[in-house]
Amino acid sequence: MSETYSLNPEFLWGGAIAAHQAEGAWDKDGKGVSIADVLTAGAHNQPREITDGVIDGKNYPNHHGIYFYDTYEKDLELMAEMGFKAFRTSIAWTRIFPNGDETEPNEAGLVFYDKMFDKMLELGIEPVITLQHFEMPYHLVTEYGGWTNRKLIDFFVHYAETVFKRYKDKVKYWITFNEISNQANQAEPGAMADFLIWTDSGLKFEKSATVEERTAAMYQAGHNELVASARVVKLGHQINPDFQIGAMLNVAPIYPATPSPKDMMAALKARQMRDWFSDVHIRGKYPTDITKLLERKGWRTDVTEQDFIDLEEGTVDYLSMSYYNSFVIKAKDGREPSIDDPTTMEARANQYIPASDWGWAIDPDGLRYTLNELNDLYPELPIMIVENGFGAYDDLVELEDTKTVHDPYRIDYLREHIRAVEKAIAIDGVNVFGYLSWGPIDIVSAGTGEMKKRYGYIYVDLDDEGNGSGKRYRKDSFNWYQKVIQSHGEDLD
Ligand code: BGP
Repeated sequence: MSETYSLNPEFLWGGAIAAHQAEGAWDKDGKGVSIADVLTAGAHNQPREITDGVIDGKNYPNHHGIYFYDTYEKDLELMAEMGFKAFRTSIAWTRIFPNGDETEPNEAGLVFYDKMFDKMLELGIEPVITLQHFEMPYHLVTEYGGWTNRKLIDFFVHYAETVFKRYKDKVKYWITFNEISNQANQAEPGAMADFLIWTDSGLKFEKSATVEERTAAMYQAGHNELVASARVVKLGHQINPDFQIGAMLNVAPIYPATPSPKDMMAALKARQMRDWFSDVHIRGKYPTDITKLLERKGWRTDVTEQDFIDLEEGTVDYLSMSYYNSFVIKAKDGREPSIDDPTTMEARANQYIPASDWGWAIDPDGLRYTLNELNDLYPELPIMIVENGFGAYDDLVELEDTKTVHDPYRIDYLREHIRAVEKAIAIDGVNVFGYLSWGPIDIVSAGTGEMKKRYGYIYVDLDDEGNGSGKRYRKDSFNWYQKVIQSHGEDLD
């Protein structure tokens, strides 16, 4: 048994999902249409389509998810059986404000999350709640044009204030925007870039839009989101000084393709192009390279002086992060890497590490590397890992009186990533206070809309078309993770 470490008993072991990928009930009890509700099913090499509204006859897997809206009590009991200390999900903004610009909230939506949080607390599970997880109101896109419109700052703050006040005695850990920096790289227009800026900011471009136009829009939308986040942090602390309100970024090492100076520069510039979001969230001001870029380009001009005061006063209490894989970057055609022109850089495969069936690099060392890098960038900042998991094809097999999945591949992935976290804590002194694995129960994939890309310790008998019994079955990894939690991370075998 190679090295493992026993983490402190307060360490928050658990799992994470998102409303739009699990709840279903997409139009129930007053809920409005979200930007996730107009995403059709895709597949590994077939992008999801962003439709204009909901179109009859198309397959929208988020409309049913795994029926968590109705099954959450039983599902949370399964999480408690594994020994979860914390459970992350999101509030679907459109359950509270169906269109996003209303003054009065939808009481039925508030009641639903009251009951869900009560159930978590009854089970001794700490809620970790995301305010916007790729599911903003579709009306804010059609009526206001998405997050490039400053009006969304007030709508978001009103939404946050409503749920902060309603759940101030039930929820301590909050997250403002899920993976806010996904949209940073608009250099390669295409389905992936379209998906990332749609889910982050509700922006959709004409095919004719240039990289410059897309990037300029991204900086304005990102600014508005960061201002909204900062105002929400300040407001949250007034409502309940015990609130811990975090940023959330998908973080990963960006390795240079070679030790050539240009490739090194490319890796640095690619990271800076992503990390201005965390810099503003955590330090309360823009890094100088981005400030100079925005001046050179004349971008992000719709700002106020108060914005920069808010950013400085509304820095986050912790950094939450998702980690799945690492990346390799190369200076394209030997050109000078520049954030003015991200097409001077290109991603490459990593010949030194394996990849999943969906092509995601498998790099547990990269998680320890990234935690060290974050600790260097933002010393002592508490970090919670709120997504880490392995999407894979699972085979459901019959047992005498039930069914299960033998998933050693998932256990191997999680074991090595948890070991990396333990080393970062025990050897490197990084202040990681929680590990929530992604998709502890099979849910709809964000990127592809598939059910077959399964992450769970719990199998859900539904296929990509939503057919199946919906029954839940414990996989081998269920008992494995239960043991990891019981041993405070010491027993990873
Ligand atoms: C992250 C999202 C999650 C989740 C995860 C796995 O980007 O925050 O919502 O979906 O990716 O990705 P996928 O579901 O595409 O496999």
